[in-house]
Parts: sequence; structure tokens; C-alpha cells
Amino acid sequence: MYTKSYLLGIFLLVGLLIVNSNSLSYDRAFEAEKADTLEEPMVVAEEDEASDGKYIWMEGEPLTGGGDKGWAEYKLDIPAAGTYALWARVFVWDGNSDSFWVTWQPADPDEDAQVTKNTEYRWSIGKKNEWHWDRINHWLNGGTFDREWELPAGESTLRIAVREDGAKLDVVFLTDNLSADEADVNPRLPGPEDSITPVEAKEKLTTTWGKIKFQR
Ligand SMILES: [Ca+2]
Ligand SMILES: [Ca+2]
Repeated sequence: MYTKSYLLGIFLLVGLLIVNSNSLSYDRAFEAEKADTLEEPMVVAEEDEASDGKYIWMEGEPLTGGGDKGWAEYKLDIPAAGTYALWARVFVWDGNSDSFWVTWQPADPDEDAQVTKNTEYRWSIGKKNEWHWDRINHWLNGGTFDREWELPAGESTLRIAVREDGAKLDVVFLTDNLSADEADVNPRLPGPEDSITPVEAKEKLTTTWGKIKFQR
């Protein structure tokens, strides 16, 4: 009898974890140009193909060098401690305009990547000459890998800084879906669901516990 109820307990616990991991889903999209702070020479520019007709960049022509000046900073409220990924809608011309620096505190330290040139924070964008969604990665000297951030609940600070001029940033999409498959993650443009107050994920946990207790 003891073994039976013990197994039942394990079964219910596993069930709870599965239900709960499914319910704890959060994403949010926001316009890059609606930064809390925009430091020149990163500026807002207009283009019909950009979401809301605007994007941000350090102005630059194809095939030129230049950059490492200016940044955008976003204060983001994280609803629940967890692991998060970022996607962004971007346009880059070529190999001379296809990267940014990205730091997200408190997961990342308060480090100015434009000064330190730390490759941990270097984001390389592969697809050229076309507006597209790109998973924010780090371009290390040994290869390029998708990034994930372990964040506590509460305020966080995301900084996307110019590394090469001419790279355009339109929309940022924050998600706890860590899949590398764009179709699975389905990054999207900002909509009415992107309220300033984050979704309270804890309510679903309470409901799940209540149901399991009732079944017993
Ligand atoms: Ca450039
Ligand atoms: Ca935009």
C-alpha cells in the first residue's frame, strides 16, 4: 500500500511539473526605437519596411568600417525567474555591418562591451540584405552559438550597442521558448498583448495545485 501511494505521488508530481512547465510561457515584443535610453550616434530612422515605420541604427553605408558608438537601453520587467532568449528583427548589408554588442543585466555583468570588446557579448547576424528575424547569439572566436540568459524576477536592463555602423534594429522579441527553430518560437511584431504589466504566471501554478488536491 505504501509503495502504491508513493508511486501515485511521484506520478502526480511529474504531471504537475509537465503542466506547470507548459503554463509558464511568456513572450513580449517591443519596438527597438521605443528604447528607454537612446545614446547617439544611434538614432531613430524611418523606412516603410520597418515595423511602425521606424528602426534604430548608427547611420552607415555598405562596405565601410566604422561603429562602436551609441546604444539603446531597455528596462524590462521579468515576470518570473527563468531562462530567456532574445530574437530581433534586423537588416544588415554585408560583412561590414552585421553585428551588435548585447548585454542583459543582471544575467550579464555591468560591462561596456564597446570598450572591452568581449566576444561573449558580440552578436553576429548571418543573413544579409533582407529584413528578417535573428536569434541573438554570441560570436565567439571558436564559433557562433545562440545565447540564453538566466534572470531573476524583476527589473532587468538590456543594452544593444552599435558594433558596426549600417546595421538596422527594428523589433526585439523576448521569450522563454529556447527553441532554435524560428517557426516554433514564432517571433512577432508588437501587439496589444504586449502590455507594460507582465502576465502573472503564478496564478496557473495555484490552480494546478488546487486541482491535484481535489482529485486526491
Ligand atoms: Ca559598417
Ligand atoms: Ca520598429
